[in-house]
Parts: sequence; structure tokens; C-alpha cells
Amino acid sequence: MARWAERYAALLHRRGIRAGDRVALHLPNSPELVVALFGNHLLGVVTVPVTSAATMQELGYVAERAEISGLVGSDPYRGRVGMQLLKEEFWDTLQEQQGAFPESDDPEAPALLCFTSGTTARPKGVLLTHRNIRSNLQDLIQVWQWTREDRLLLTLPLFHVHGLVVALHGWAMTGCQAILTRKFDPAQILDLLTHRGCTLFMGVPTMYHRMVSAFDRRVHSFGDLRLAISGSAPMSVELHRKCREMTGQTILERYGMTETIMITSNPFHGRLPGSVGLPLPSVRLRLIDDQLREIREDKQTGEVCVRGPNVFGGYWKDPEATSKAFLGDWLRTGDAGYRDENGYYHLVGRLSVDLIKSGGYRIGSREVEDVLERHPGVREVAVVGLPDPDLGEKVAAFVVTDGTAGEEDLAAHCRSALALFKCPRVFLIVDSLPRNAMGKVTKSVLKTTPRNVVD
Ligand code: MLC
Ligand code: AMP
Repeated sequence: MARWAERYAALLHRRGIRAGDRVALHLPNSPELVVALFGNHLLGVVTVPVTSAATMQELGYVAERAEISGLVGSDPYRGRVGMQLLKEEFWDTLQEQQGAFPESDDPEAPALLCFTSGTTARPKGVLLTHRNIRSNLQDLIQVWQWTREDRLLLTLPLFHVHGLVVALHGWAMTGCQAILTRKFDPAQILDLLTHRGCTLFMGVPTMYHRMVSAFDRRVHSFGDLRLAISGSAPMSVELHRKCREMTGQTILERYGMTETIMITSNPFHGRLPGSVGLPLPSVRLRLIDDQLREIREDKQTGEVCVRGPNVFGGYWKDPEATSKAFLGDWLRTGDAGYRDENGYYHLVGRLSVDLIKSGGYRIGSREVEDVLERHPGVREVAVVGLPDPDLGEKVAAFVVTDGTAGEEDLAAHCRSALALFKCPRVFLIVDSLPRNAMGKVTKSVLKTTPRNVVD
């Protein structure tokens, strides 16, 4: 892998790409993605991961916003990108590469520019440095007792911090073995855990939920599995119980965010279902009330704020959003939680109704509303997350139409602009949207829509 990454770095350098330039990776989970990522690191190039599910519109936005100098992928973004390396020609092109390139070793240099949905209509770029990544992985490797002897089963998508930073960089830093799957298929995962000696697994709760449903104790047993980790969304105590029945051990839950990578983790010994655990060794946490005052008492709920070498420096070319996100040098997570008498943290929800977590993906409702508002038959729209046993939350759109737009139309319109995981699962055509005295749509009312109406 290292040799291929060097060839890749030499190729980029020869094609005029320099340290600090942005190169987008628009690839599914694959060896090509791994080589390109670490090749970018070697050369000091900033990797812009783009979900392989992105529409051309989304890819175009990221390419433009990040001012990329190159793109590796199967869908060339023609026109504006200088350097393109197509997945189909990847290995043949690298095979011929030789030559030197200046190796980058600045820990403060940016490594990743991850676009993530927020409360605005357009995703923001989160710039993570090598120091952010390295310090966080050092903490995680210690807490999870992760060693070179491990064999990691990696099925998470490699374009968000969970799969890309935690799993893939942890693999590289420990030098352990990894089995990488192209996508998540519960039957295949149960099979790999049973037959391939995997010691370490990481997933989002939706993955565990589907694994529990497909699990058959007559054919599956996880004798080699040493540690199974969950995060990106809350795991219910009930799912914890089912996973314990399946794996014979308590799932270790941890909490993170694109802007901070990982924040807390349950300790290796002393895992508490329903809690996200303790702050990582180099991370500091503080809870604040709605007057932005620090809460010192246990069991009092407030907004979680984070400080540490893991916390990003700011949003890409967006000083306004950056200054809003920080209170001094504390990053406001937007998550509400409390600390119990043993110092364990518990999350109780998000402060903004405009952020949805579905299958572990972060989706901004403004982004989906913005797309729907551009449909000529739509008068008004409000998008919220509704509870879902599989996805945690599912994206639901409440739409006031002029009578011409049907559900099918709206669904097709969304699919043309948005990656599938952002598209509403439910469309409810309504006569009007509930509003408060100020005329603002009360999304909290929509979120309590009875199950029988939306299922
Ligand atoms: C999907 N489908 C839809 C649809 N969305 N159909 C209609 N409308 C929509 N809106 C289709 C799919 O194409 C598919 O079709 C079928 O429905 C099942 O879709 P799915 O089950 O939702 O998607 P799937 O691809 O199976 O993905 C489930 C999943 C995925 C759990 C594998 O959600 C996932 O990879 N989640 C991980 C996200 C993650 O890594 N988050 C980390 C963020 S970082 P068909 O025909 O193919 O069946 C972070 C920080 C931290 O959060 O703490 O970690
Ligand atoms: P993202 O930016 O996609 O990385 O999503 C970050 C958000 O995911 C956090 O702000 C939390 O709301 C949520 N999250 C991550 N891990 C957990 C967890 N273990 N339990 C509950 N929510 C979580």
C-alpha cells in the first residue's frame, strides 16, 4: 500500500499538484480510495472525501467550494478540474509511475476537508489537520487497546470521520490487518465475523440493528471478536441488550462529530449501555446552559462543549460560521447531555430540530427544503426527522403544494439533486404548516406526528 501511495504521490506531483492543494476522492470503499488518501497525505495534499452516492450537483458544489485542483473517481467532473484520475485507469497509470516528490511532514497542515450538512442550505467544509487526526487516534488506540494483532472488519463508508478517520487511520497507525467491504451487507458481515478471525468491528446502530435481525446462532459465532464499537447515533439500551445476546459482550459506545473526530468513549472495562462514556484522555468537556454559563452540577442537562487537540480549526472559508460555532476556544456541539455522578456522559438529544441523523448520516433539513422549494409545484415545505426503528430517524417532508405536484414527482425531484440518504423517505402533502405566533413553522409539532400517519 505504501509503495502504491508513493507512486500516486509522484504522479500527482508530476501533474502539478502541490502541498495544500485540494484533491477530491469520489470513490466507493475500495483499495483505490485507500491508496489515494495516503498518497495525498504523503504529498501534503488536502483530501476532500465525497460520498460515492453524491449527485453531480452535490459533487459540483463541493468541487467549486473547495476549489479542487484534482479529482479521483469514476464520474469525471468535466470542465473545471485540472487533474483527473479515473478509477478504471488507476492501477495501470500508477504502474508506470516513478520519481521523487517532496514529502510533507507538517503536523499542522490540513489533511482532510469534509463537507458536512449543517443548519444552512449548503454543507460546510470542516478542515481537519494531521495533528487533529493523530492526537485523536492516539487516544482511541490507548482506550480501545487496539494493537497490531487486531483484525479490523471495515464496512463503514470511507467518506465520513467514522470510517475514514477512526477506522482507516486507526488501521494505518496500528498496522493491524483489515478487511474492507465495498458496502454494508448484514449477511456478509455476520459471515466474515464468523469465519475470518475478525477481532474488531465498528458500526453505526442501524448496522447493528440489521445484524441482529439477520443473526442465526446455529451458523454464526464470533469467537475471535474482541471489541465491537458503536457510534455516530444513539444506540438504545434495548439494542445494546440484543447485541449482547448476539456477540456475548457489551458493545462499546463512543461519541464524536466531524468537527472534533471522537469526543468521548466508554472505557474498555466498565462499559455503560445508554452512556457515551468518558472524555478521551486529551479531550476536555464542559456543559453550558442557555445563558452560556458553565454547569458544574452532575445530572444537569446542558449543551456539550469540547476543547482539545482533536478540535478542528474552523470551517473552510467561512469565518462567520466558525465564530458562531465557538465560545472562546470551546466548540459548541449542539448536542444536549449531562454528566452522571461517575463522570460518564449521557446524550439526550440535539438542540437544533434542523439536524437529522438517519442511519448515522448527518442531514441538514435546510438542504432538503432548499431542493424541494425549487420544485415549481411546491408552495411551502418543512423537513424533519421522525423516529424510525431501523434508521434512528427518517427524513420526512411536509409539503404544501399547488395541487400539481404528487409524491412521485417530489421524490424524483429530490433524487435528481440529493444523495439518496438525504432524500425524504416520507412525503406528507398537507394543507398548511403549523406556525407559532411569530409566523415561524413549529417543527416540534411536526415531529410529534403519529406513527400511523407517516408509516
Ligand atoms: C435509500 N433508499 C431509498 C431512500 N434512501 N428509497 C427511497 N427513498 C429514499 N430516501 C433505498 C436504497 O437505495 C436501498 O435500495 C434501500 O432503500 C435501503 O436503503 P438504506 O437501508 O437506507 O441504505 P443502505 O444503503 O442499506 O445503508 C444503511 C447503512 C448506511 C446503515 C449501511 O446508512 C450507512 O452506511 N450508514 C453509516 C453512516 C456513517 O458512516 N456515518 C458516520 C458519520 S461521522 P435497494 O434497492 O438497494 O435495497 C459521525 C461522527 C461519529 O457521525 O460519531 O461517528
Ligand atoms: P457528524 O457530524 O455526522 O459526525 O455527526 C455528529 C453528531 O452525531 C453528533 O453531534 C451527535 O449528535 C451524533 N452522535 C455521534 N455519536 C453519537 C452517539 N454515540 N450517541 C448519540 N449521538 C451521537
